[in-house]
Parts: sequence; structure tokens; C-alpha cells
Amino acid sequence: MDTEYKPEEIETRIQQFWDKNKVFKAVEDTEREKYYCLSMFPYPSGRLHMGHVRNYTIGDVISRYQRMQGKNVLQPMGWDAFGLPAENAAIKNNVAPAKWTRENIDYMRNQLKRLGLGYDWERELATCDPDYYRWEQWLFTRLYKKGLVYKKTAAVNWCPNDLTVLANEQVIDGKCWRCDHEVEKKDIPQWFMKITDYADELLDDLDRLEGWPEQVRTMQRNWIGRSEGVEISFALEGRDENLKVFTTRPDTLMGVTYVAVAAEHPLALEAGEKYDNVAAFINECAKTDTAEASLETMEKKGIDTGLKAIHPVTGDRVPVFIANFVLMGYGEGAVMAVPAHDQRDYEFASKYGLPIRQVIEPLGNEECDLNSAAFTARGRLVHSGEFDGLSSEQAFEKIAAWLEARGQGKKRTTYRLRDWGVSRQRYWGAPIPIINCNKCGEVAVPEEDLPVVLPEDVEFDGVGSPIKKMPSFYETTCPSCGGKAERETDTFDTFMESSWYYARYASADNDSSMLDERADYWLPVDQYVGGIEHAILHLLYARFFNKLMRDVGLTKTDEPFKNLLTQGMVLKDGAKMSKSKGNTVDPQGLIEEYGADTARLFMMFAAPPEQSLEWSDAGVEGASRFLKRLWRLVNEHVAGGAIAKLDLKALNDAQKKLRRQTHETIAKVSDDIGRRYTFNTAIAAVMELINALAKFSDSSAQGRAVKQESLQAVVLLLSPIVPHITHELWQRLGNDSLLLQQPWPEVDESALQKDSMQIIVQVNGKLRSRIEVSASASKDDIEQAAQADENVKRFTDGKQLVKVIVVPNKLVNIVVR
Ligand code: OVB
Ligand code: ZN
Repeated sequence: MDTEYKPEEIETRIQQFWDKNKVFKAVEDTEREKYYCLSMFPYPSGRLHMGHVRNYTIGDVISRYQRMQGKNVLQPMGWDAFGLPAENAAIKNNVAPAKWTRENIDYMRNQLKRLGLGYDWERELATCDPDYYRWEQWLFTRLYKKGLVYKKTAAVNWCPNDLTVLANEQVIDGKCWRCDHEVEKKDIPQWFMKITDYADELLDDLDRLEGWPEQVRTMQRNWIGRSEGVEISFALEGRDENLKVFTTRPDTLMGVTYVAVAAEHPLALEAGEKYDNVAAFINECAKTDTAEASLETMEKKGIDTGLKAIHPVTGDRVPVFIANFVLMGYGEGAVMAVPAHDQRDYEFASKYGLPIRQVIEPLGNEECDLNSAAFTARGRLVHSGEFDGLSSEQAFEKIAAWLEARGQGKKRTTYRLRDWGVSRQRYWGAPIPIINCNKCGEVAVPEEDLPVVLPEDVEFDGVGSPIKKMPSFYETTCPSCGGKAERETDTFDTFMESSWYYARYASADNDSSMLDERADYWLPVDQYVGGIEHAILHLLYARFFNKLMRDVGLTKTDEPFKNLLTQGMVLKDGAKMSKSKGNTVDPQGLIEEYGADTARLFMMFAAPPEQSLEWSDAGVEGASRFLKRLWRLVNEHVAGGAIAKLDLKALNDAQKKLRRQTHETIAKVSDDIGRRYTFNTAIAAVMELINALAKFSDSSAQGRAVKQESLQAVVLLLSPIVPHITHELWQRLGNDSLLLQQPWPEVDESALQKDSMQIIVQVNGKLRSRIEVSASASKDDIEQAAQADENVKRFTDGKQLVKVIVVPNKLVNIVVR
């Protein structure tokens, strides 16, 4: 037998065996408990990177562990194949996006196989295949009929030089990435999905997702941003109509010193028609990016409209400003400004010399210095007339009721969440299945005409989408009136495809419906594994889609992912790996030099999965050395010949001790892998056991039998992490069975029992010695042994014994005088 460890040879041989025998094929079996483990599918960007290797190893370890627990495991893999990178590569390398994508898929599939990942390849899917995206087009037309999708105009980035729409990542410092021309905003009709209809359910169900990290649930809660507030009407001086504002802090009403409206607010536009400087300000606002993230930090700017609003309680006249930090999409596009108790209002008021009036004082000793910042905490009302002395919470209700009684306000719930804009003016995506007819307007493509197939054989020059210039694609007839009509040439946001792929794996080969009863068997996903960068959008959209599919009768579950594991980044020299920084390590080289098992072991040993993982050449070397050591240890043991039957009654102390460590290790590793997901500490425990095994030189029949049991356990415990070397060693240990069919090892409780125990001995309460006594020792035995101990005697000799206190299994305290 070959005694040299040759990972490449062993690994490729076993991988071929797995492939040929379809050992990871998942078959529905209602008699067995299922386990669906899913890792986020990759963009076929060219080749795997370290983030992929980490993600897919974690998923594979969990899958293999659950399989050994007897579960019926499904672990599928596929390709998130649409998107901008394929278009960019098409321009750069003059190759059609479809061809580029499919070649990448072929290369990356081989890489995944070379890593020994146990996927059911029969369920593989690529989202750019019409057989996949047809169902998303189908669902979209169903939702259109249910009123859950609609069209409205919305702004896009527009390059007036290239006459093309730009994605956000194609706008660099406000300029076009291709021609450097200033980018403008342009309003065009786009499709939206009514995710806001599900806002409450998406929020409330987060409470039930106990298998999700609290951090991710918090991020989703904040993103949905449900807030209770009051809509308040301010009368406008000299006009009939009212100005409506929304506030979550009606308790601060008496501190209002001005009102601010968004640049797109009708009052702003009206003022813009009157005054040139107002018009110029509105134009400037239209150009600047008002992404939510920048609102906190951007410079607060505004201009007076000349209008006055009347305070609903005091009747005071306050100015109406246009402000760049007020968004049309939030509430009414108008806010009441309370500079003393809102930081944005404070900065704005300071800049424009508007009054800052305190109406809330701290309840405790929170810092409140209105000379330097707003006081934004809740507290007690002051300078608020009849509301003085109320707490913020009481004032919320009182003031809301006061306004409501006078028809000047209404309690309302608002959300930060907006409807999902799914239109992209891009080529490489799923065509939106709508036909625009001059007579009938927008008409959904009928079910029998789906899919609307994206032409793949196109000339791609990067300026605009080729299908927008392709009459053979867009010229069609109206399904409703039969007249001439045009197809929608926009495509879907690629988050559409990744919102339901987890479900499609269950019914991947069904060509007559989106999902079937197999989805009821497999869903929900028991364990979802992926990067934290998807904590908000992808996971929210997937949860939304799951509810949409449930509500059209396709699925039964309320939530798609029962447990979520968010993995940390792979870093090098403390920084994120990136091609532009040039600090990348290519996994392909790692696999070729050391093999898949070393790569997997390194990934799992270097850090717990949720933390970032620092790349380390020394760490890889260490992982490789460890596997060689394991290899040697087993081969040397096997060379010793036949193994006798273990006779538990015949074991000596050293043999019992090794057996105890073996079973303690099984217990620890089971908990670390099965419950805590701390694979690194599991590996460390096995390493310690291996150290003990290396020192254990007992070659007697029972010595070898104990060692055999221990080595078998080591191989089983490591098998989810390093499945190739363990497969080979399992056979070399004399097993005819396939390692993959083995159950997870069980702890023999009797092996854990200790024959002796350690007792602490104190003299007058001070620790003086530790003694080893038999586990069956009586109180008297222990007392005597303690008194006879040499270290103890040094403190008791010549003294008078007062009493001896024995705490069973723990300590003896000898009191002397
Ligand atoms: C990798 C995860 C990702 C996801 C598929 C990445 C974790 C963060 C990145 C990068 C480049 C490197 C070296 C290391 O979160 N198709 C979508 C997607 O994300 C998923 C769907 C469901 C929306 C790195 C890293 C370089 C999964 F390239 F040369 F620079 N991370 N850690 N390290 N696809 O292909 O080298 O991006 O869970 O696996 O990722 S994906
Ligand atoms: Zn028509």
C-alpha cells in the first residue's frame, strides 16, 4: 500500500467515484427527516475566489455532518448568471455575455467539484436559462393581474453624451464611466413590485426567525423602518390649502420654528416659478445624490420660499423653507422642523439663523447643551403650555388627540421601505414580460407565450442594450387587440432571480410549473450560508418572494430560511482581498499545491465562520502538516497487523485514559459542529487527541484495539471537513463500508467515567496540596489520604487537629490550632 500522502491522486479518484455513483443525489422520502442546506449561489465571474471557498466549505461541512446524523440531505448548487459583469466582460473581451457566462460556469463547476463539495448536480440551475427565468416572468404576470406590480416614472442615471442609462456603479464621482461626461437624472417609466404591501408581515415575522443572527434581524427592521407618528396640517398664510407634514415626534410640536419641504414639493416648484434663485436651488438639488446614506453627512442647504405656515397650537407664523435633506418619498415630503430636538434641523437652523427653542428637558442626567447640539432623547415637556410636565410618551398621545379633535392631525404609521424598482435598462437580464400597445396600454404576455426569450446571439457594443435596437425582438402584436405593439425591452433586476432560486432547486426539472409538491417536502431551507453583504436586500427580497409564492398557492411556508449563518470576510494583511489592491490569493493555486482537504481544513481552522478570516501561508502549511501527520499515524498503526476485539474489562489505566479522551473528544466535536458551529475548536480538540495518540506507544493487543477505536473516531469526526483523506484512511483502517454511509460516532458514557479524581486539600482554608483518590474512595479514605500528604503535613505537624471538613468530589479542609 502507498504510504506517501498524495492528495491530488486520492482526491481526484474519490471525486470521480462520488460523481459516478451520484452519492449526493437527493431523493424525496417522507419517511425520513429532511435537511436542506444551501450556500448562496455564485455569480459566474470567472473563477472561484477565497470567499467562495470559505462559503462552500462551511455549507459542505454542515451538510455532511447532517447526513451522518441520518438526515435526508439536499445540498444543491447553481449560477446567478445575469448581471452587469457579463456585459462589461463582453465589451472588454469582445465576447457575447452568454458565451462568457457559460464558459465561466463550466470552469467554476469543475473548481467546485475539485473542492469535493457534495452537491446534487442534477438540480443545477443557471438563472440565464429560459427554463429558469420563464417562471419568474410567469409569476410577474400573475402578480400584475393581482395588482402587486405597477408602472410609474422614476429617476435613472442618464449620460446625455452616450444616450444611455447608467447603473449606480457606472457613475464615478457624478461622471459617466465611459466618456466622463456629467451624469444627469432622467425620469422614465419603470416597473415596481409592491413590497410595501408586505411591510408589516416582513417586519413582524422577523421576531420568529430565532435561527437568524440578531444583527441581521436588526438591519432588516431598520431597513423596513416602521414608525408611528402623526400627520399634522399647518395652515398657510393667505392661502386656502394646508401644508401636511409627518412627524414621529409630536411631543416636540411646541418647538417648531420653521417648516421644510423637499425640492420636488409642489410648494417648492411653485416658488421656483416665481423666483430665479429658488429655481436654481431646486436644479442643484436635482443633480446631487440624495441616497439615504449621505443624508446624515451631507451639507444641509436650503432657501426660503417666502411662504408662512401657521403653528396649529400657538398660531405663530413660521417660515417655509426648501431643504436638500427633506425627501419627497418620506411622509409628505415636508417636515416640521424642531431645531432644539433634531440634529438635522439644528444644523440647518444654525446655518440660516433660525430660532432654536427647547421644549424637552432630560429626565435623567443625559447631556443637554443646545449651544453645541440638539437634544434628541425623549424627556419631559417644558415651554409647552398646557402640555408642560408630560413625558414625551404621554405628550405623544395627548398632542395627537388634541390635533385630531380639531381636525388638524391624524396618527399614522409610515415605513422607510419603498416599493422595489425592478426595471433595468440593461441587456443581460430576464426580459420583463409586458407588451406596450398604443391602444390597450400595457398588456401582460399571456402564459402560453412565455418565456419571452432573450436573444443571445447579439452584437454588443456597450452603448445601450442591443435588444432595444432589435426590431426582431421588440416588434410584436398586441395579445389583446391583435394590433401592432412593442415589447418592453427593459430587463429585471438580477435580485429577482436570486429571490426564488432556493425553491426552484426542489423542482428544478419541472417544465410545466414553477414549483411542485417536492418544494413542500424540502422547504424551508434548514441552513442558509452566505456573506453578510446580503443581510438586507437579498434576504428581504427572498422573504418577500416566498410570501408572494405562498399567496399564489405555490408554497406553504411563511419564511424561506429557518437558520442563517453569515460568514465573515476573507482578508489578507488585514484588508479585504481585491484585484485592484493586488492582495489576492487564488484558490486554484492553493488546491493545486496542497489539495482540497488542506484548503478546506485551513478555512475551517483559521477562524469561527462568522468572524473574518486572515489569510496565512503559515496556516496553510500547518493544515498540510497536520494531514500528513494523521496519514502517517494511521498507516503506521495499520502496519502493526490485525486488531483484537476491544475488551473493556481488561483495560489498564493508560488504555482507559486514552479511551476517555477519545469519547470526550467525540462529545466536544459533536457539540462544536452540530450546535455551536465553532469548527475551529472542534479541529483543535481532534488535534489534541492526535497528540495523545502519537504518544501512546502501547502495542499490546488491547492497546492496539483502543488505538484503533480512537483512530476510527478521529477519521469520522474529521470526515465532514476533510472528506477525501478520511475516506481513504477509513478503508485503510480495515473497513469494507463506505465512509459516507457511516453514522456520526456516539459517545460511550461509560468511557467518560473517571477511576480517580483530584481533591484539593486546604489547611485552615489555604490551598496546600492536591491529591488523587480513587473514584470509589469513602469519606474516611479521603480524610486519611489528605492528612498523610507530605505537603499537608508541613502545615499540620506539631499542631492540634480541630476538625476535618470533606466536600465530596472537591476538597478537604483541615482545621488545626
Ligand atoms: C461568497 C460570499 C458571498 C456569497 C457567493 C462572499 C463573502 C465576502 C468576499 C472576494 C474576492 C476575492 C477574495 C475574497 O456573500 N450571487 C450572489 C453572490 O453574492 C448571491 C445571491 C444569493 C444574491 C471575499 C473575496 C478577488 C457567495 F476576487 F480576487 F478579489 N467575501 N469574503 N471574501 N455571489 O459570487 O478575490 O459574490 O455568500 O460566496 O458570492 S458571489
Ligand atoms: Zn392593443
